[in-house]
Amino acid sequence: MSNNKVALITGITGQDGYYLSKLLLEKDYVVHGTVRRSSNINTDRIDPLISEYSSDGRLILHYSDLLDSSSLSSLVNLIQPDEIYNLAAQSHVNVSFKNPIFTTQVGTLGALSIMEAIRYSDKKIKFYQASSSEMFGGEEKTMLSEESPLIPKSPYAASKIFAHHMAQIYRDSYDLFMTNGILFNHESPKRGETFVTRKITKALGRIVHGIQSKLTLGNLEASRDWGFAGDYVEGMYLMMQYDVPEDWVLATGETHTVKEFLDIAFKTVNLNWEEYVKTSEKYFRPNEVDYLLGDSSKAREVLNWKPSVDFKGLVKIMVEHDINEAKKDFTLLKDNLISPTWEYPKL
Ligand code: NAP
Ligand code: F7E
Repeated sequence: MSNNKVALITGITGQDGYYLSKLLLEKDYVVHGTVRRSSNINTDRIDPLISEYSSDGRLILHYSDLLDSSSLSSLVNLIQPDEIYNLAAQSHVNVSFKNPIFTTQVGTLGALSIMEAIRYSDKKIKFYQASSSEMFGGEEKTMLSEESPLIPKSPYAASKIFAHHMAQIYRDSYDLFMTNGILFNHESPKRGETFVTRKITKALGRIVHGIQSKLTLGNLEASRDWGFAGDYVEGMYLMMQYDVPEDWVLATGETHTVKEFLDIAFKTVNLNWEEYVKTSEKYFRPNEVDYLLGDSSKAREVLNWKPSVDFKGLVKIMVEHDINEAKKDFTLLKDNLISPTWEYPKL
């Protein structure tokens, strides 16, 4: 029998799913991941990991959906993992206003279904819940820590608060290892293309190659504490190795507006963002979180965690990646395989 630790990751096809599975595989874990059925295969981010690790049984994918509690409990029984990382969510805040019921069902009952499966398991399984800085609501310009009040401003935030509290309740009531990672925004070249950072860098790459001329955004004054996703999954892993389950904030301790992100990104290629960017009501939210700034002293002191990429470094990594990616789109365009679109993405 192998001595490798076994992890189950829900949401393995997402940004954090990619970075976390890579990290755990490099640490010799056997990694199981849940994938939703979709009409197109949706494993692009983790395809390189599938090529490298699936043939020797180190990376195993299972069809599951957080709304299908029976699939979750049977998976937990079958796999008997040492650790479960619950990363699955409808994670787009603006979409959560448009699809509030789905977002809430996944964020609340989905997370609870896993906690229940763990409660009835004979094995002591550690659980990580992907809590979010959105839970704080960003009412005041203060640094937010594990003790700050939770004031949700979206269906997404409210659903995350439910799961956060249930993890605390299961921890205290049943002596289970339920850890909450309260992560501030973290980005990367694997970030979904409708989140603001990636939307900007993806468009910029296309602007540089002449295949896009405009970018339409929403509130440019919003301020976020943006870090690099690779650093944040390291923090998730450290929380799960700590002796006891607790709540942990991960953040850089710096906040920047969307305008500042635009400014730095466009300056890296000597362009002025104001010549390309317009705003539309479409991308404003019914209720905005204006300002988020995190205090991660606890994780820094106790877990020895610290981010390795600063704000400018993050922007640079994403811009360089997306300029290279747009080069491929440009080649396809030249060969008439795709038609020119003036703006991307459409959503
Ligand atoms: P992401 O890229 O949007 O990935 C979300 C994952 O959840 C995807 O694999 C998605 O599958 C899956 N999923 C969605 N609905 C599902 C369902 N009903 N059943 C099963 N899987 C489902 O998000 P991320 O940026 O990696 O974030 C990971 C987690 O951390 C999320 O819970 C997010 O809310 C939370 N979080 C993120 C941040 C951040 O800044 N990135 C900060 C704090 C907390 P498909 O690929 O099929 O869509
Ligand atoms: O928006 C503003 C928008 O969608 C950031 C998720 O991972 O982090 C993420 O949530 C800010 C907001 O991220 C556009 O109004 C302007 O103020 O990139 P975002 P988010 O809402 O902060 C938290 C921590 C999570 O947990 C979530 O899962 O940028 N903004 N113009 C725009 N945002 C988007 N998406 N698109 C725009 O055009």
